[in-house]
Amino acid sequence: MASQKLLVKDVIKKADVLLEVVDARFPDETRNSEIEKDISREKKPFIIVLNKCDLVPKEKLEKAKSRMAKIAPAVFVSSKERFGTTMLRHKILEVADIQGRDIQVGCIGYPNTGKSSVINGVAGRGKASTSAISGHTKGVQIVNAGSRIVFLDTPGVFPLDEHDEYIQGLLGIKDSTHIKDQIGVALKIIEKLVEEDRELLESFYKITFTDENSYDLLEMIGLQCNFLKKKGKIDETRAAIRIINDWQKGLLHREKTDIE
Ligand SMILES: Nc1nc2c(ncn2[C@@H]2O[C@H](COP(=O)(O)OP(=O)(O)OP(=O)(O)O)[C@@H](O)[C@H]2O)c(=O)[nH]1
Ligand SMILES: [Mg+2]
Repeated sequence: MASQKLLVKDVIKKADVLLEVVDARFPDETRNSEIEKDISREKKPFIIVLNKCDLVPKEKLEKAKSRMAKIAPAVFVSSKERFGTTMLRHKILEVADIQGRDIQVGCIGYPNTGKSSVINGVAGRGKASTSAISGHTKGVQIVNAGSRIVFLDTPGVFPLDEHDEYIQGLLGIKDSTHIKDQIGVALKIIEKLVEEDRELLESFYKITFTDENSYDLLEMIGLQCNFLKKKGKIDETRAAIRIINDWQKGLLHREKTDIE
């Protein structure tokens, strides 16, 4: 990771414009503050790309976009459904302000947010190599996208201070068997759902709640799933593992809503 960070720093220095690719399902969690600091130190323009927007309800996207727009121009994209890629191309040309030569566009962000897929979306399918397994892109890949745009694809990196299990659990970078604090991660997932989609949490686990805290909800879910230890005590760890697995399998996300 250390050498990959140097590589990303180098791309920030070389590039004329940077794309910070975040996962539209968790835009705040997948913004990389360290990278953003480096970009502003180098005084480079950047665009926040909210990718995977096919997986997010439209209202949530709009809210996230207006939050992000306070930091930098924000574009939402689904590289899977080829949505937003033309808009992104225009935005790159607009912010770059480079005449008479190619525009070098660095593509950076957390692992697995879809950096390589975004490049393919703009450049035409299959130019940058992608994978469902995070950590796929190793070195810098150069992809010519035509109309003066040349992408520099980079490996995904975490900021030092956000290298925690919650993010890794949320993004599916670590599965439940590799997470040490399973209860802690499950509580964060519960908190996120209570904030964003409590109806889904209630209907999925067949519970109803008012103002119980996340730990109470974990217990309610354990009880509902009949995860009991001796003397009828609830097995919170088992409940936590179930929640992490359900989340990572995508069962705790609503089907996408239409994007015009
Ligand atoms: N649903 C959906 N999935 C996407 C989208 N973009 C990328 N993916 C998926 O996300 C996974 C990661 O995509 P990549 O483009 O390899 O991600 P990356 O950020 O380059 O990953 P690393 O190089 O490993 O850091 C793949 O399984 C893609 O198919 C999108 O817009 N929607
Ligand atoms: Mg990649």
